[in-house]
Amino acid sequence: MKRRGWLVWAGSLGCGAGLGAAVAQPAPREIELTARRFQYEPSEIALVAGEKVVVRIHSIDFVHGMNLPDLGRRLDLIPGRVTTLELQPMTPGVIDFVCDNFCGEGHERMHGRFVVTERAGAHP
Ligand SMILES: [Cu+2]
Repeated sequence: MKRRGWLVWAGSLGCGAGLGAAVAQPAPREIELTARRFQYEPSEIALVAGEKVVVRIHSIDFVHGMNLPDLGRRLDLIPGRVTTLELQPMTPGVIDFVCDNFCGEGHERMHGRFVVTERAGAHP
């Protein structure tokens, strides 16, 4: 009877096909971000602690900046180019970013943030 239970478990595992993929290093998730006067779209990006992501940033109208004071990093976002930002935040929290290249009347409003939440099952 025990053996039968084990077989059922093994069968459902086979259907999931997830074990191998979980062990292999997954490719970083790619996130598209657009900068324009005077906003980032999306302005709030949800991340999961420990997750590796590549943010692909497109500026469509101006050389905007992206300053991430919490990380001590900044980027110039040049129209016609894709600027990439690799992130792997390990702890939950908020990572703010602001435009630091003056881009006009609404420049002070141009900001966004990454919201990092705890990985599911981090605390069993
Ligand atoms: Cu600006």
